[in-house]
Amino acid sequence: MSLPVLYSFRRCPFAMRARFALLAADCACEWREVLLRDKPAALREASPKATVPVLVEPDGHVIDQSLEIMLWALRQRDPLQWLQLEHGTLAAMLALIDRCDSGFKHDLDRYKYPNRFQGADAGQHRDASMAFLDELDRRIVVAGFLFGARPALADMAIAPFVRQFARVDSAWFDANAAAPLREWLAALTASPLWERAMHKQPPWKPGDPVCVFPVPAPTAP
Ligand SMILES: N[C@@H](CCC(=O)N[C@@H](CS)C(=O)NCC(=O)O)C(=O)O
Repeated sequence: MSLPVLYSFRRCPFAMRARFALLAADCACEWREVLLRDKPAALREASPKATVPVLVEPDGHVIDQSLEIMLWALRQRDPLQWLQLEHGTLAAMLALIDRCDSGFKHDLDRYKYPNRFQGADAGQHRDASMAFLDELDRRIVVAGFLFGARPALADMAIAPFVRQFARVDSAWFDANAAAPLREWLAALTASPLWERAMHKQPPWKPGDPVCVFPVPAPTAP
């Protein structure tokens, strides 16, 4: 039986969130790691916009939005209940993720790479990003995660971007971000699922033997 094909890039936060959900759903894919500066023709053929992640189902159907890949995987199997909330709704999670992908990502890019955006003031965009992070913090203090006492879709979709923000200037983040937010990020990034999703894989080229994502979990000695 052929597997869906996943085009991915290890450090891309969009691709990370897709891999988290594929792992959570235990959904095996043929793994094609790409270099963004040298994208394979097969990726462009599947999705001319050529961003990662892209998932191509065995029947040829293409999903080229990270959140759609998450939902596609979790609607097949959701053992960690990322779509099942005790408090809040899926619509509320999607709305928060949308704000991450629009406003927060806009400010994050300009904080991280001010030279790539004419007239960008890194400090101003850092402060604007913090307004969103403070809002996340107000949710996290209630029960530990964004929508309750365990991670759900929104946590896993948003955390890769918060991690990117934290890493721009980790000393500044440690001194200025609220403790619950920092603890939330530390808990997620230290989780075995996160670690497995960040497994290193050399770039794919046509003709390579099939490599499957996820790689098997390490077994206890
Ligand atoms: N809306 C897309 C955005 C994906 C995206 O922008 N990915 C970046 C990498 S983090 C990308 O592929 N950029 C194209 C490039 O750098 O050439 C999604 O959610 O999947």
